[in-house]
Amino acid sequence: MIPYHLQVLLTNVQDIEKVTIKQLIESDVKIIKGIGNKYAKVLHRKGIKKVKDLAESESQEINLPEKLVTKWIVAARIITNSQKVRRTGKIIFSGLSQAGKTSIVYVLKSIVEPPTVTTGVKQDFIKFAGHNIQISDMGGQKRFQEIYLAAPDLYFERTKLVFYVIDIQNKEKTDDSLEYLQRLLAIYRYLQEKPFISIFLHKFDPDLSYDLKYDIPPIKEKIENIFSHYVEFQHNFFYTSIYNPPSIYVGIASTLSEIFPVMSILDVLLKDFAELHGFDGLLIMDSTGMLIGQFIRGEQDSLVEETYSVFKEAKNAEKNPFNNIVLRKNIADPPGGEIVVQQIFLPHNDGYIFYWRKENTEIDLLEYMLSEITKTLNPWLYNLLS
Ligand SMILES: Nc1nc2c(ncn2[C@@H]2O[C@H](COP(=O)(O)OP(=O)(O)OP(=O)(O)O)[C@@H](O)[C@H]2O)c(=O)[nH]1
Ligand SMILES: [Mg+2]
Repeated sequence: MIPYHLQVLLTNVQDIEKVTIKQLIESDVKIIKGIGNKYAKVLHRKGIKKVKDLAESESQEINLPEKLVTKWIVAARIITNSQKVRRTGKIIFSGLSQAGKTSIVYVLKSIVEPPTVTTGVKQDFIKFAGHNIQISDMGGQKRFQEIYLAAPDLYFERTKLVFYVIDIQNKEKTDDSLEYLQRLLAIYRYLQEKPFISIFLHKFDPDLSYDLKYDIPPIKEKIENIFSHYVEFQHNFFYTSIYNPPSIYVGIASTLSEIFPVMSILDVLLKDFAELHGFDGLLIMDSTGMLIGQFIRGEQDSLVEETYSVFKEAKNAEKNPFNNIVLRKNIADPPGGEIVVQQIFLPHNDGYIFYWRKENTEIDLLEYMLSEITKTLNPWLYNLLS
């Protein structure tokens, strides 16, 4: 029996009760909703005959409107992936001792007690978009570094992503930290692995002194210099502090979205919906405050921060039983705008959609639009996140 959340991606398949997922994967592409006979012919000519062929295609290969093709490919991937166990490579937190790695993991898990020194590698889970994602928190004391570097295959093989945490307040240790980073990159090169490296310039506290801020650009420059010798590694930077939890959520969520393409697909879908319904921004968070998808028109970084403060209010607000709107709020930055928050149900927990408009909207119209959007968006969210 095909589960309902897959059925909504399909045209009316005959005898759906008797079909297995295995058979779907081997079926003609035209079982996917929206393809139909006409487009199926175009795909067939490209050698894309079965659902499994489509799952392996890229939208650029196909000479049809990209928005359409992306949705079909996602649907095909959802169907084929539903048979597989999700196996990603390792996600590692690395950096010197006392850099703040375990503290970051604690923020993500809402653990309030202070961490103790991590001895060796601690396996843990963080929640992202409803998934439990396994991470390895690698204790950074010198004696452990030596153990890891002596058995690189054991510790570093199949790494997908490294969060490298640098304490920007401890200037004496900066050079040590950059050296350790370089040793890691050398090991990955040796192992012929290319993990994505996300650098957390950490302890960037809200009350950070001017002097310390002044010292950050040179650190960044040194890191860029290291990467110029290791050009095969993609990397990004975030300024993070446990005293500003959104800074941590944003760093983790943006990086994971780059790693798991499904998440970028969600961003593309949000963009479509926002444009279709005239919103200037659409963001989705799960109930823990993890940002799982976003589209924001133009350069509006302040909006993500603003959304987090609205998020806290939304969690405490009572919802309207008819359309699950929990909050409407004028926002200060950018001025004149409004955020509407609607509660939604994600596969593994609840979440919220934040609709942002530069101008206020009439309430009736808004309620109509929101119910239209959630109706269409729901199956996609369900599939992408389950
Ligand atoms: N000011 C400030 N202190 C922080 C921040 N994050 C962590 N700390 C402090 O830094 C110290 C070390 O934090 P840990 O998370 O244990 O460091 P670690 O990187 O896990 O260290 P090892 O387990 O030895 O590798 C603790 O005293 C934390 O309270 C931050 O953002 N700002
Ligand atoms: Mg630790």
